[in-house]
Amino acid sequence: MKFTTISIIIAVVLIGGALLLTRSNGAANNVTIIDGKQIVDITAKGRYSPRVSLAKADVPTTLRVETNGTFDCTAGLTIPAINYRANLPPSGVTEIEIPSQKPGTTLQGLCVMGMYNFKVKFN
Ligand SMILES: [Cu+2]
Repeated sequence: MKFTTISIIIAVVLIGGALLLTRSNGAANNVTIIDGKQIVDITAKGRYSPRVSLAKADVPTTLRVETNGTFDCTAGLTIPAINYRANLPPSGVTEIEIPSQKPGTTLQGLCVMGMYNFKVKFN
């Protein structure tokens, strides 16, 4: 009985700590590299998520923007630095090719009105 209680307490502390850590460093697990190509996944619905993505510099990158019943203005996406502007479909995945970026570059994506945004930081 005592051992069970202690085990539960330890489990709660570990899980809580892990959750706090993932929250505090702010880095979402949405960047993958497959065959030397980097993929950054963003969802657009009511807002862009995650707000900040940490990506590798000097790697050709595909931004995959997923919409799922998105009828708000986040579907009107612009990425000024690469002259990108498009109306995303209400549901689907839109792939946007981004040339490799220099370390320290931050790309910003915005809704057409500039209310919502996301950033991809390259390092
Ligand atoms: Cu907007």
